[in-house]
Amino acid sequence: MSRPLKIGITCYPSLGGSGVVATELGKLLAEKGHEIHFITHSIPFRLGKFHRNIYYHEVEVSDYYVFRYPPYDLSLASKMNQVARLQKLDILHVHYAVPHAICAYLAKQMAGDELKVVTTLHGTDITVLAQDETLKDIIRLGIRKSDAVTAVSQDLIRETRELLDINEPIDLTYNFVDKRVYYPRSCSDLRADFAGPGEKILMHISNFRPVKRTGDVVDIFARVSAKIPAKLLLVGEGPDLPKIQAKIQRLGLSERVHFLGKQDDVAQVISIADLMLLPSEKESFGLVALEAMACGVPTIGSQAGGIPELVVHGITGYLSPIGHTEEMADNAIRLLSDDTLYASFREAGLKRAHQEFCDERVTRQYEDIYYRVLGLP
Ligand code: GMT
Repeated sequence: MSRPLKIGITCYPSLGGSGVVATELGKLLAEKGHEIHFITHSIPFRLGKFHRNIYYHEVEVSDYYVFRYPPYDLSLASKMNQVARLQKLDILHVHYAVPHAICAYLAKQMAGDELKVVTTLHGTDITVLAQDETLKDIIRLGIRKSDAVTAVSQDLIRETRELLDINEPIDLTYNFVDKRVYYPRSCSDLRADFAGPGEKILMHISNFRPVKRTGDVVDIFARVSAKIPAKLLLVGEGPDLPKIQAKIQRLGLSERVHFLGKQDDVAQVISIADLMLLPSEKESFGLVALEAMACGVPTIGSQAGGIPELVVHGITGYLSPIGHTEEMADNAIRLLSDDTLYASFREAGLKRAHQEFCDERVTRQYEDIYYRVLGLP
């Protein structure tokens, strides 16, 4: 193994899958002896307590009176350059293409060519933003100027190539879970706060954006709860939440739905669920389905994006075409009504999550990419 590296990590530090992956990766790399410098506008929410080998550099935005819009991107690029020079960083690893890949490119222009840039594409940076003609060229530039590019599913690699006409290599780096955190926990006390004996718990966790199709979550639950005593737990917040609250009231489901808001201890929350619902319109990977799988909770969802690379239909969960909520509900009912089938899905999911998407494997992949771009053995 080559020498430990000095790695700068930039991500969106607030709630969101890309921020979670970036932060968990930083923690794991630090445990392996690398020196990690988070360069973000606030402390990444999953960072938690003090960690050896982890440093945090806050990006402060200049609010000079001539600026109509404070230039966050320029402040970030300058901070990346400062940290890279002062700390002698080997790598800047940026998560989410815009603006982070462009800022890293600018930082590299200032810091010098020895600084290598690795960009990880997470999903909506391509599937939504790269569809926007005003952003397309700049996203393409960020990708082309990176020393290595990774994406979190085969489907995202395919879509990046198609949308942006990228022929350069893109490494596949799936999302992962830390098995010390994500495992089945017994939590009958917590469960009893939400559901009575004999009631099933369905859960949805997201940022309640239109791509998540949270209206479909409610439709699936309405059909399931007409057949099986059940509760729905909604975790997270976002723009579609008021619409969903109104729909739940309209359908007379208020007594059976709990809104938990944003939650930090996702592993604990997931452990009280029987099923995870993920009927997304777009989903490059679906980290929440992996977290659920690793806690022994099968997913009922759509076939969008990279979800089929994670959830094996008929083995660890059920997947249907986007918007087919009746089929999704019928699959949920089938699984919740058959204890033997449910146990086999749970076991298969646990095995798959911990074998195929384990933290050691993916961390090692990222390290290999860093050493490759640095030309180190
Ligand atoms: O799910 C979101 O909308 C948040 C978004 C993000 O960038 O934080 O998540 C994306 O990245 C995750 C981590 O790689 C993936 O697991 C999610 O599937 C992906 N979301 C979408 O593609 C919609």
